Order: sequence, then C-alpha cells, then structure tokens
Amino acid sequence: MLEDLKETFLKEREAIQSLADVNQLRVKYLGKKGLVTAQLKALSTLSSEERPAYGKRVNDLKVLIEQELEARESRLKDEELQRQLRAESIDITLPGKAVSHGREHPLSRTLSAIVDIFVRMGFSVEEGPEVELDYYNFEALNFPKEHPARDMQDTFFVSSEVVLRTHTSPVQVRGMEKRKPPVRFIAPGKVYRCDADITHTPMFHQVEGLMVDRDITFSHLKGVLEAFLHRMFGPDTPVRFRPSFFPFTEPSAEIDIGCILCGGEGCRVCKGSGWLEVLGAGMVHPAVFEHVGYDPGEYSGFAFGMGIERIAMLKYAIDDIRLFFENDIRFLKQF
Ligand code: FA5
Repeated sequence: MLEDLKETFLKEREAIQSLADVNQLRVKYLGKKGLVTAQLKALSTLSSEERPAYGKRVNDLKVLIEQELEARESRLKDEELQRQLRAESIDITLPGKAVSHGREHPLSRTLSAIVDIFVRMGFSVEEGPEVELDYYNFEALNFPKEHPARDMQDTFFVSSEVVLRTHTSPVQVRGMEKRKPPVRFIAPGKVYRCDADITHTPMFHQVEGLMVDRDITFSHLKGVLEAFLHRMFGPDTPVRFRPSFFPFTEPSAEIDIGCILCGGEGCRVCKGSGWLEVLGAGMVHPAVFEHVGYDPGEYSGFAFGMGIERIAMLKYAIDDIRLFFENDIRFLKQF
C-alpha cells in the first residue's frame, strides 16, 4: 500500500513543470485531506505492535515527499530567476538616449536682435495693449471716423469702439501721453489683420519706433533706419526709400531692402521686383502731436514700423511666413 503510494508519487514528481504543480502535489499528499496524512490518521486503527513500524514507514514517506517537493521547488525558483536575469540583462555598451534641447523661436531671436540694435542707439522699450481702443488705433493717429484711409487696414473689431490693434502705432500715442519730449523708444508686439497668404498672416509682430525732440529731421530718420538695416542685414545691403502715405506721418516713406532670397533678380517672395518692403516710416504728423498735447511748432519727430516676420524671412531666407506658426520641429530645429 505505502509502496504503491510512493511509486505513484515518484511518477507524478517527474511530471512537475511549475510551482503550481508542486503545490498541487503537496496538497494531494501532505495536505489536511492528503493521501499520506490519511495514512497517519489510520495509524490509530492499528494494533500497538504494528503501529511503530508502520508509523515509521509512513513518516519516512512523508519526509521523502517533503524533501523531493522542496528540491523541485527550489530548482524551479532558481530557473525562474535565471530566466528573469537573462531577459533583463542590460547592454551597457549601448549609447544613451540624447536629451534634445529646446531653442529660441526664430521670431524671438529676430526680435532680440532688433531690440538690441535700437537699445544700443539709446532707445528704450515700451509696451501697449493688443486689445486697443479705436481712439488709439485710428483716431489719435489722424484716421478720422469715416476717413477712407481706415479702409487701408482690414480690422478685427471687438466692438464699435474696441479693435485688435492693426499696428503698433497706437503705442506712439500712449507713450507720448505719458511723457514730455525728448522721446526715444521702440514698441514691439503682436498685431492683427484679416490677411493671409505666403507673406501675410492674421496675427504678426511689429516693432514701432518713435523719436521726438527739437529739430528732428528726415535725415535723422534716414540715418537711424539705414544704420539699423545695415547692422541687421550687413553693411552692403541695398536700402531704398519710396514716397508713401500714412495718415499719421507727413512726409511718409516705405523702405525696401534688396531681396536677399534672389539677390535682386526677382522671385516668388519679392513678386519679381527684387525688393522687399520692410518698413513704413515718416515724420510725425502735427495732428498726432496735437492729440497728445505737444506743440508742433516746437517739436518734430519721426516714427517707423516694421514687420518682424518679414525681417526674419529675409534674415534666414524663409520663403513662406506660415512656417513660423506651424510649429514643425523640422523647421524650428534649423535655428
Ligand atoms: C503700418 O502698419 C504702419 N503702422 C507703419 C508705420 C509706423 C508707418 C510708423 C509710419 C510710421 P504697414 O501696414 O505698411 O504700416 O505695415 C508695416 C509692416 O508690417 C510692413 O512693412 C510689413 O513688413 C508688415 N506687415 C503688414 N501686414 C502684414 C501681415 N499680414 N503679415 C505679416 N507682416 C505684415
């Protein structure tokens, strides 16, 4: 009987594959209702002569089974550990993962370069609101209500009296209201117009400039802007002033530089002309001085405004303004 039990166990032991199998056999033989346990319980039915010898055999079998199962168990655990170690092995010769660094957006870089040049020329930096009163965006800049010049700019109206500023020129008025001449500041910021193609976007950036004092002339304007453009684009860059019109300056000019993309031969970006407009400028109109309480008989000044995107496109030879706002990493990584 005990011999049969031992034989069966030894056979079943050979079939052990997993820790679950070990446990199953442990329960089957040694558990509360196990086969060996039953034999131990049956001892009480034996006579006192038979009991010690049989008891010893049952006990030997129990010890054998315990030892066998423990041996199996520790071998299985060991194999499992080895498998895990093999699977988790680390190849320390592999190159590490590179941490990629962010970098400054090309427009921020361009703006910093512009600000830097003007600060060196003694200009301070002024700011104004993007949601602006009609008064500052148009009226105080000599665009009277119903004046046809207001059609020059396609405006986002917030209400009849409030607009998204269409240019940074309102900061001229706010800046002059705050102080007495002499005045010399630039005012960078976002502006908004209903406009979209390869050189225009509905939101873009401008830098305004204003200088007011006694005896400021058009020559000062030319000198400051030429110095700026030559520092920005190199001393040999062609610069031209064209007569133009803005309600808040008189006389007015638009300033072009030779197209850097095609070297002046004519391309898609300069629309075949070889020139690219980068700035609007002029002598501050007396009507603007009157709105801020400056005496136009005593003071004169010049103002200018430029598109930062356009400067950046020229500086980095970018032929589509929309690239600045698509956040394509392949584009941004090049700067
Ligand atoms: C003005 O906005 C005037 N306030 C500039 C000025 C200031 C003149 C002070 C006189 C004195 P204009 O509309 O031309 O002017 O725009 C100035 C510049 O902004 C342009 O030369 C161009 O570089 C840029 N610009 C205009 N519209 C867009 C647009 N939709 N997207 C990108 N850049 C634009």
